[in-house]
Amino acid sequence: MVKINSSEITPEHVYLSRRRFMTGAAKLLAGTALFAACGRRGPSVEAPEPGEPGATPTEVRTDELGNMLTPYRSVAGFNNYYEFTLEQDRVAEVAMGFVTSPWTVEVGGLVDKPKTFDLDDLQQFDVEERIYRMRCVEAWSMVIPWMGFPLWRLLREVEPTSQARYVRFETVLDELQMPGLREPFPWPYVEGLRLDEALHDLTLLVTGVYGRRLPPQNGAPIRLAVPWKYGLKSLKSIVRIDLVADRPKTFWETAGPREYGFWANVNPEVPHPRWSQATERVIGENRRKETLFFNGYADAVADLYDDLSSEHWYR
Ligand SMILES: Nc1nc2c(c(=O)[nH]1)N[C@H]1C(S)=C(S)[C@@H](COP(=O)(O)O)O[C@H]1N2
Ligand SMILES: [Mo]
Repeated sequence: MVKINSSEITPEHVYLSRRRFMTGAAKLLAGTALFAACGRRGPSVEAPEPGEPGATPTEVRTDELGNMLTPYRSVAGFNNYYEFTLEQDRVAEVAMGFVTSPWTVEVGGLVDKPKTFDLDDLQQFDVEERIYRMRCVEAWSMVIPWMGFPLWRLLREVEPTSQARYVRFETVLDELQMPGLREPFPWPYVEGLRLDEALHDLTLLVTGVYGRRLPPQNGAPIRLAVPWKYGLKSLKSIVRIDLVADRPKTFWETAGPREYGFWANVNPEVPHPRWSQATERVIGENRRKETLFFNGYADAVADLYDDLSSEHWYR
């Protein structure tokens, strides 16, 4: 169980913009669920999960496919964040107290207006809630109510040049605070997207979860969420974003080239070299479910990949 302290209480602007933007994803929810999300309880109070004292059926929230949200205690209690530790149930404990202020995100490379955003600058981007499925390449999954804004809004500010074809992202390297950096991995954690993937409206920069500020173990203060790709693409605690001409070499391509590729689109038909990707363990529930093509976002993203017949676009 993760203890929430007062510093993690949602700042007012997040709460306000959350209310203002309870349109998109929230519109898909039943009216009762919408009431539960916006009404009575402020977002600074941890909502009881289904089955817990205080929970009633009106508080059950789902994604647009009817999957129940993963309980907050699992979202914030079972993590992959190798910079802290490889033990998934200990990341929260090791990352506790991670200082993420001051923080800057440097955005540059092939852009006309490079800019370094501090936490205040990032508040110009209105935050909305997006309920996304997250499918880890290790065949487990969650359904998470992120708070954030589409990456294209930030990229528009820096004006990518016509040479920009990919976006390269980098996680912070903080040896003092991150004991996992002593492990022999190709740090820093680097990820990449093709420019059209990065500009897709589903690609989210995340600053909160369950209506609160993002806890360290989930990638505070700002991380990516690319819901149709395996979770490893959604890097945490971002400090650099560069527009580049060539496909960047990612952390996992370097660490395990025989097992991981650049695209990492969720595909139940293509097994990982060591396990099947046909089904996934539902974290917080005692069952598995079938993995969906593009993690259930095929309608929105499949046409991005028409011309990739020669690529292993699923890896
Ligand atoms: N910097 C960094 N980002 C990372 C990781 C990591 O180890 N380091 N793990 C990735 C993997 S494999 C997954 S599945 C998701 C997990 O996100 P969560 O812990 O918020 O659920 O984060 C991704 N982002
Ligand atoms: Mo993952």
